[in-house]
Amino acid sequence: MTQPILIAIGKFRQIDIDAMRAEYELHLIDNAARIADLPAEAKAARAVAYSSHSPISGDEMDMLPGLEIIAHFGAGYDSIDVAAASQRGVKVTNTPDVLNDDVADLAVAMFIMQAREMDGADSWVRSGKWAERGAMPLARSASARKVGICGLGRIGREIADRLAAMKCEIHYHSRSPKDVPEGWTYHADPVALASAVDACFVALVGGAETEGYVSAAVIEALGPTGVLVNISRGSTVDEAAMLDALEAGRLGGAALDVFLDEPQIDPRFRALDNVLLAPHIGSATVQTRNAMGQLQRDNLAAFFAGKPLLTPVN
Ligand code: 8YV
Repeated sequence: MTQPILIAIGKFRQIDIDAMRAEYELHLIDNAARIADLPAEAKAARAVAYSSHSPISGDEMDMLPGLEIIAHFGAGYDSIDVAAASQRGVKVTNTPDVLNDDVADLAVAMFIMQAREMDGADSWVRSGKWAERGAMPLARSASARKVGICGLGRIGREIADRLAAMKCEIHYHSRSPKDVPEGWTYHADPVALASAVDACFVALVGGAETEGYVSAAVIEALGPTGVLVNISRGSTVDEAAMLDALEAGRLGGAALDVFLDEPQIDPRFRALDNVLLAPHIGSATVQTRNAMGQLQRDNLAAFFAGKPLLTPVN
């Protein structure tokens, strides 16, 4: 039996490539611009497996006239022009939920690391400063602080639950109040949220609607002792305003897993000692990446079997 054609666009692990090759006639390309170079028989594909933070536009979709589905590897799908896909009757799927725990773990771990200065603590021991100078200067508590979650979706909720277990006072902002445990405080305005808390966790969905949502005003409201933790997308924060505030001490600190220009991050970050940086590793564990790859393929299998898609976006 001939296998269906699948175009895989972006970076995939070998385990995922092998799994796709077992089911499909696979054409693997680095980015959407390379669709133009595909042989004519590949361009007849009905399905794309996508795994890239670079954009795919309507014009690129038009190069595949038989296209019916783009199955994305990732919860965030801001790299895909979903409106253009919908206009063309192309279904988009993503891989939500399977990464919630890992992303929430990372957010809370970075918050604790930043507060307790664990990076500096490690080098205090390694460099011999402990023996030479004695105890390290005091850090700050992570437990029992006032914390805010900006975007109480599925990942935001996991972060809040972890912080609640750390006896933190939970504040949140989202489009409308959610069904939350008693005592959690809703703020209709992100500036009001930032004014009320010691640390703010950004768990917004990426995309045009949330670009710069954590504005200069939100950052100023967090203030010189406030900390910003971002595990969502670099685009959700006004990065220039954040850098200005961090450099001037108007924002106390930041713990960041995401940036505007990844992996070519703004060099100003490297000179700051009040930031903790990570290379977009929220979902980067063997367990979660395996589950994401499986869900991506399960969506493709459902499509080819004519069954309902597991996690449709449009
Ligand atoms: C990336 C992510 O997909 O799921 C998301 O939205 O940001 C990550 O899990 C991952 O970097 C793979 O490209």
